[in-house]
Order: sequence, then structure tokens, then C-alpha cells
Amino acid sequence: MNIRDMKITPIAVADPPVRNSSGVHEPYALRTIVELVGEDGLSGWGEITCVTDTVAELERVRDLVIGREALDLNRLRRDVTARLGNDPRAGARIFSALEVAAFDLAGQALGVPVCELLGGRARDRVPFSAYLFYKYAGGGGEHGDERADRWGEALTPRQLVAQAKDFVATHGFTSIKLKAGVFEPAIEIETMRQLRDAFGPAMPLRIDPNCAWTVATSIEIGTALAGTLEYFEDPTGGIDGMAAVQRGLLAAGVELPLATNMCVVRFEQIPPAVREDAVQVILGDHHFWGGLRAVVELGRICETFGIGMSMHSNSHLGVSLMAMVHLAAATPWLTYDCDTHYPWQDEADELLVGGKVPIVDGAIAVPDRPGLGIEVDRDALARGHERYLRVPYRDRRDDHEMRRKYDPAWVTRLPRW
Ligand code: GKR
Ligand code: MG
Repeated sequence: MNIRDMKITPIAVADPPVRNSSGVHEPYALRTIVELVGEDGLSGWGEITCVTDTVAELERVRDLVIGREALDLNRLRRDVTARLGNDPRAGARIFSALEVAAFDLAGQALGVPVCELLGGRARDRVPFSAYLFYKYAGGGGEHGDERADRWGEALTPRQLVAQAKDFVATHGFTSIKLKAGVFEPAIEIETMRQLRDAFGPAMPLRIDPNCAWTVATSIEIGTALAGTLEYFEDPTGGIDGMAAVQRGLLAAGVELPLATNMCVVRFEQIPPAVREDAVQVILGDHHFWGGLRAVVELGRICETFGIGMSMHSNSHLGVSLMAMVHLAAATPWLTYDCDTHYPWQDEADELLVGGKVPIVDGAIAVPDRPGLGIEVDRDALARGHERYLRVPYRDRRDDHEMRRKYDPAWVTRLPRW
């Protein structure tokens, strides 16, 4: 299957004002949709985040893509990273979009699902966790394109529990993650305790403050939540910091796996992390580890070292979601439910024919259809691009949005507590 054309479409999708340690989400999340057109007219699709240089970087590798066989992926990766570097934010990210689209194309041409091209499915359904956020009122979008706020404000432990109940009732999630690092630690500890009281000990809970805490604060919070958490995600920054937190917890008699999608995001960071026993769970993400096969390989490495594995997410639509589903299906060593922001995205912005992919009993069924098993609605894609043209920013700036709408004096400080 020879690739004849590559189409690149930056889009904007409404995003509610959810909080994190850097600030708050802007009214739109920016994504880039990549379409690879094969010689017989089939189209394969990929999706990655969109920042200022994304379209230009994809254009810079166009000549490496056109005319190539869809499954000539080792050499495509070599050539793309030789040109753009292998940084998670550059070559690895650009290659991941191309690789997903190429697998989608090849899968359709061969009549097999992408997970079969990745080695075969290890599971038929992929479990996801409820991804909770502290949140201001509002449903995302702006300037006449405001969306209904189906969740409401969530700035207190009680409101977070209500949000969790809504997520669990709507999608049947069987694990819960809280994006933290937003309020004083005491409030976030109380939120976790109220979640534990509301859902009981059988519901796995995680907390992720994105490096908002010092080593000392992390040890204190980890100790306070010891019996409550299934894992503790990126409480503090860096491999050394995480290792210090783990040593402190062990010294306090607390056994709690530390998870990361921040201090181990590329292969060369695994050896120091293993040497220091800094992380016990890695959240893979094909968007920045360098594609689907890279994360399957990451799974083998995690298995070798006895490191647990989950999957990281950022605001995304159904193309990325289905890539994550095929990847998770083909990763035998996936030891925890995956993250996804998908429930936060408005149905109106979904690109897939048939609308949003259902999450039932907390999981998504792995499709049997060829490729990713999706069809993209070109009108929806065009609407997404029109929104993108109206959005005044080209990079995600949660701190900027925080100052613009909620706190003119806001400065992101990590760690803050
Ligand atoms: O969407 O605000 C967010 C998250 O904080 C996201 O940016 C993180 O990358 O979900 C992510 C995480 O687990 O750290
Ligand atoms: Mg995280």
C-alpha cells in the first residue's frame, strides 16, 4: 500500500475550564488530524496535539512520507527523527501521528484491525478510569460557541464526589483518578477521603498533582493517603525527586507505587529510573513515546523490570481514542486502567461518523473492523478547522488562561506546596 498524499488539518475542540497545577484549560483544545491517502484511495487517520510548529513539522517530512509503503515504518521513523530529532515534543510526536495513520491505512488495505498488526489482541475490551478535575462552571467554547455545562462547577470535595458519581453512573468506570495540585493539600486529601467513603474500598483511586508538591509534602500526602490509593502519580518532579519520595515513604513504612507520565517519557530515562527505583508505574502514551509500536515495546520493558503500566491522556477526540484502544488491546502488560479525557469532549466536536465512541462498564470494546475501525466525517473535520481559525492562540497556555479569566496574579509555581 503506497502512500500517495498527506493532508494535515489543525482543528479546535471545545474544552471545559478544568484545573490543574499549571492553571486551567483554555476554551478550546487544539489537535492536528493527519490523513494519509493510499494508492487505491483509502484514507488512514492519525491525531496529535497541535502547537505552533506542528503543521510546519509535518510539512517538513512530507517528502519522507509520500511514495512510501505504509508499513515501511522502521525506516520512516529513522528518517523522520533524523530530520526532526527524537524529542517527545518533536520527531517522536510527529512520527506517532504518521505511524497511526499508516497502520490505519495498512489495516484497511489488508482487512485487519490495527491491534492485529501490532501483534494481536491480548484483550477484547480496554478499561479506562474516570478522570476527575476540579472545575469552574462552564462547558468550554466561547464567543457565541459556548457549550452546555453538563457537569457544573466542582471546586469542593463534595462537588468532586458528585462529579465522580456522574462519571461512574454515565460510563460505568471502575477506577477513579483525580487531577490534583490545585488546592491546599488538606483539601485534596479530604477530596480523596470523601471519594473513598462514597465508593468504598473496592474502587481503585489515584491522585496526580503534576509535580505540585515538594518531596517532603509528597511523603506527607502519600503517608496520609496510604491505604486509599492504588498509585500516586507525579507528586513531585524529576527522577531524583520521585526516588526521594519513594525512599521517604518506605522509611515511613508506606508501600505505595509511584506512577509517572512526566519524569520518564523516553526510553533513555528508563535506566536511571530503574536504578533509583524512582517509579513503579509508567503511563505510556503513543503520542510522545514515538508511536504505537514504541509503547508495545515499552510494555515489554516494564514487564521485564516488574514496573506496572497504564496509559496517559490529554484532551483528545475519537481518532486518538481508537488508537489508544488498539494499542492497549495489543499490550499484554497493561496492569492498570488507562486514562482518557474523552468524556470531557463535546459530542458536537467528534469527528467520527456515528458520534462519540461509547464507554460501557468503564471500557471500550476493541473493534473487529479493519484499521482503526473508524470513519471520519469530513464535514465535522471542516467545522473543527473553522473553529481553529477562529481561536486566537496556537499553543496550550493553561497559566495564561488562568490569568485571563480567573486570577490576574496567577503564576505557575512547581512545586507550589
Ligand atoms: O489535562 O490538565 C490536563 C492534564 O493535567 C494533562 O495535561 C496531563 O498531561 O493528563 C495528564 C497527566 O496525567 O499528567
Ligand atoms: Mg499524569
